[in-house]
Amino acid sequence: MRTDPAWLPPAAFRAVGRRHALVRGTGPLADTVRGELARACERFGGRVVQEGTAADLVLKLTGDTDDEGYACVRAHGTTTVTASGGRGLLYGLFHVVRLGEDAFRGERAREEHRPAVALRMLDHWDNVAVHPVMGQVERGYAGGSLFWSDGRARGDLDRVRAYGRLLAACGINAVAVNNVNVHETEAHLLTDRIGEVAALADALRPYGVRTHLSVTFAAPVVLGGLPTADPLDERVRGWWAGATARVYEAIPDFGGYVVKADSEGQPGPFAYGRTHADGANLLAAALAPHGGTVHWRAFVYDHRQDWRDRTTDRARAAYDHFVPLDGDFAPNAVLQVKHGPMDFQAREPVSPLIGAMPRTRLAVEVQATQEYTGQQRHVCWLGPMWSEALRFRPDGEVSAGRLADGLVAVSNVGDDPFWTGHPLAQANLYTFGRLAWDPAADPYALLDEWIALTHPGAPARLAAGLHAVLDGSWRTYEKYTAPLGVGFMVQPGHHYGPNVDGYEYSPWGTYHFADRDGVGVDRSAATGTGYAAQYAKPWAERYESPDTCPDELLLFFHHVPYRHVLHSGKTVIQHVYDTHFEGVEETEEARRVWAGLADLVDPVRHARVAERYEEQLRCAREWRDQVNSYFLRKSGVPDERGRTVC
Ligand code: GCW
Repeated sequence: MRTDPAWLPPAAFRAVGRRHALVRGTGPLADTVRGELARACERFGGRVVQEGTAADLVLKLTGDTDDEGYACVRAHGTTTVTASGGRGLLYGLFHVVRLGEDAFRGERAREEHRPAVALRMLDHWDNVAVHPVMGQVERGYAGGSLFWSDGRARGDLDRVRAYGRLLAACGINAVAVNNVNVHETEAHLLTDRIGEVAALADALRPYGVRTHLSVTFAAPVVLGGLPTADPLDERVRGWWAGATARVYEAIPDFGGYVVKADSEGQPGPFAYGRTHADGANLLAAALAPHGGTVHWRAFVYDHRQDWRDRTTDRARAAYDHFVPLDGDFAPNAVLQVKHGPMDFQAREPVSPLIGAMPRTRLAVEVQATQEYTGQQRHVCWLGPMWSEALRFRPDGEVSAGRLADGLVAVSNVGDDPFWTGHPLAQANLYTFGRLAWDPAADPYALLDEWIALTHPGAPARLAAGLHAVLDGSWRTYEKYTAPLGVGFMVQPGHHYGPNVDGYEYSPWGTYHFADRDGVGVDRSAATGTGYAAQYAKPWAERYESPDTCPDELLLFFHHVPYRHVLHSGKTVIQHVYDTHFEGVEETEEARRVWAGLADLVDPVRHARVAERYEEQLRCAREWRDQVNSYFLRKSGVPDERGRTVC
């Protein structure tokens, strides 16, 4: 089957491919750059020239450093990119590709570009084996795994290479190739099956993408035959040191481990009365001699909670578990924190853990795979959501704050010919990479980049149409699903489609507490769970009272009567009705806009999106009607505009 070129169609290289280009420097990444230019020139009539020949484009690799930055300047008819490291050179090439003809016009003042975040990573929740319920990719909506097929690493790695290339073009430099829920088969990737991981690493390396592996904390027991996985036991430490040394023999530039421990049934240090710092430092010590990093996930909470117990608040869990450990983690341990305190809902506050551990390295994890945002059947471009989260400053809106050391997204890619199932979900992957490079970037400008690269030479009508269907799609999704920061009104298990009380009496800690008088979770310090007090000052105060809490998070922080008046001037119940009607109307409008772009988009791509809009609309109506009916029945308050609810 044909593979979609995503944001690197051959025509995106037209401007570069028409030039005389010179690459100065040696090494594998310089060779990758040379190969890219040779292919482009062959197609568009340019030439890769040798030293001493005049060139329009010069890419200079001046060293062998880890610096990922590059400088770009145009003077006297030559555009020059200079980098001291191979990745920088590669990123410089893709910068010129993005600029297109502009890179070769007039003069350009020297600009330096350097990523703000060192670790820009995708975590794949891919299994080697196909799970009877989850399928092969946990929360995957783009077919099977890109890496694993028929119970082993793919033999044909062309698509993995093409993936590495797409990732380099948006600045991503690391990939974890298996699920953080490490099942029996996948546990062996660390030891007897490391050769398969090495093959994947070989395919990704030419594009500067480093390979990481999710491992089970119980590995010394399940793989090593030891009676314990206690992080302070010498045999356990020795086992990890040995296993890790063998990993580096197979993959000398291996990135490190990703660990989900004591979380949703995965093993961890608690079983031995040890802390998460003890656990993380065990793996950090094994990785340190080789320059590797352990990504230790902070997604630790009680998933067997009693719904009757109003004192336990899942939102508090990560902070309560980890803040007391600040300063205890090894320098090569990175705490990987979900951007919100719950679990990738369409609207959550930013996790209070971010900013609360100044002596710990931190990576922020977002979900490109759309588990709770339409599962790649709905259009939901998450750029604005991620940008809001990344711009959040724990100590207030103005101070610079401390940026994370890493940004990680759960990948939305599978073996689907369009990579992401929904062709427009490619925009999420691209935007993530570019935001990880520069979290302060304007997401709408990044969307412009994605549009221009994906559809080179697109007429303005196509660009305008794509903006029209993508720009507001996250807010539209929020409107027809869960209101004002309430989450989890989804079908349990697979999480697609509405079920308002689906999780209300479950052990998962995900409740909305709707009754006949009101709805929402009281997380204030004064009368609720105290979660609001986990924030530093301006935010703790703002969230504490319904008077100052932002509307969009009101029900996350407070339980209020249905007739409570929002800052918008509407009552909560009227907001619920209005947004749910609007969400469906906006989806109808987006479907109409997309239909009008048929003459400008490749027919297969157009049809795939059009078909998904039918499903999105069906599902949005279902959400609207279930949520509105539910709250009409609970509250007895009719829609003031007299629309039919049900
Ligand atoms: O959101 C939940 C998902 C699980 C996932 C978990 C996690 C990989 O429903 O499928 O497990 O988060 O982030 O570990």
